[in-house]
Amino acid sequence: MELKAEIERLSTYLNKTKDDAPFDCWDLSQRGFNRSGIYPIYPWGSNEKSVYVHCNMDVAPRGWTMVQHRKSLTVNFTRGWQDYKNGFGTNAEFWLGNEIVHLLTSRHHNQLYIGIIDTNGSYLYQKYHFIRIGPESDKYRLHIEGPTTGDAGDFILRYNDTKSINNQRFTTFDNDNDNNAGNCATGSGGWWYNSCHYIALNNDLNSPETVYQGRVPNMTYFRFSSMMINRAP
Ligand SMILES: [Ca+2]
Repeated sequence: MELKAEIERLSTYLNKTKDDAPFDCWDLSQRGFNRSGIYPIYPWGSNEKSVYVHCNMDVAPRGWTMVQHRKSLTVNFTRGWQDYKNGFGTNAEFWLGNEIVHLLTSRHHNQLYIGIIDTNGSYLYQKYHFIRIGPESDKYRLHIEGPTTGDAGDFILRYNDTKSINNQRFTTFDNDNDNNAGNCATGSGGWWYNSCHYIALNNDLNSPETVYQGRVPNMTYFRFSSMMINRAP
């Protein structure tokens, strides 16, 4: 019921300020919405359609728009290009969608937060100062810049080799844009594979492939993961 009240409050607010609709969760945090939950945002512009997203207002600084979340590990992440473009999942586990993340990261500077609960049950995170996702015409190419901080360990910027995902295009099992002779997404989730990866949070967790290379070396399984972006400086 709390959530319903929050949405009603937001709807009332939006009707009053239609020309200044919230672009992302950071916008909402700046307007006093400090509770984590589901909110409508307008990444296509104030007079365009809205999309409901999960806002994380708990991790400082408030205003994180959630891009990825895996928790119950029951949603199938082995999906094709259109699903990754438009988003899929449930409230508990989802991929926001490459098109929306492209829009959100193109208009403003965004930082990236990755959170995982490792195989031992420890919560770890890694933050990157800058993330941008290119347009579909460039296959939603990933661009990340430092500095990076956190205790999960950095394997996105540490190396610039055939497993580095930075500056790679997005690949799904039905749209191969990676540098491998085969397709790194075969039997697994879509990702910015190179040939292939140190980190792949959409990976099939039943496979022996690494999902996160960091403080826990070659981790093939996690209990929880999230990816969030925030416009905060
Ligand atoms: Ca390939």
